[in-house]
Amino acid sequence: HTVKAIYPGTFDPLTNGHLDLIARGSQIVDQLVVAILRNSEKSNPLFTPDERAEMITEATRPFGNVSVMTFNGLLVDFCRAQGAKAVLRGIRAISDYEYEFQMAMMNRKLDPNVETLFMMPAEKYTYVSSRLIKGVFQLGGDVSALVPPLVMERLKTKVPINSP
Ligand code: COD
Repeated sequence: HTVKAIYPGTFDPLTNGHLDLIARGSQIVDQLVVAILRNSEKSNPLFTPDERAEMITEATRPFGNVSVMTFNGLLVDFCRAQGAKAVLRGIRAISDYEYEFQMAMMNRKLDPNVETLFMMPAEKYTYVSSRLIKGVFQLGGDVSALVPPLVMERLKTKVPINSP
């Protein structure tokens, strides 16, 4: 049988860490859907869900089995609607574990048929997060090695650089 997995997140914006996980996931499952949460509880997003979707679509073009969608509401409901049995999540460090464990267990409680799969990124991306990318870029730091080219371009249009 074929395995379809959902890789859900906020992706504000996509980083090379996310992309590394997408590359790894796409080699393991038959179909991978990157799913952007529309009504994120994370406050003040920098990019709109549609802007995030455009950047992810561009960055994942080389992968034949990856698609991009946005969703609202419960992740398990979205999985069911998509016919996906698995959720892909990334673990960067022990600090990710507690939050990921709670979400995986809650999702299992909500729908025992949805299985959460964890993968680790390349070591060089273990410290990369969307939050740090935005913060460092805003202060004039060079993040070009840590995000896809289109994300770099879009950051420049969004964030005024605070020069010292
Ligand atoms: N390397 C590898 N993986 C990474 C990296 C990196 N450098 N950076 C991030 N990741 C991983 C994260 O660990 C995560 O697995 C994924 O990439 C996405 O990251 P984020 O930060 O964009 O995503 P989150 O954590 O904001 O996503 C939260 C959800 C949207 C999945 C969650 O809030 C959700 O499911 N909401 C819907 C409502 C719902 O169902 N709630 C109940 C859930 S229990």
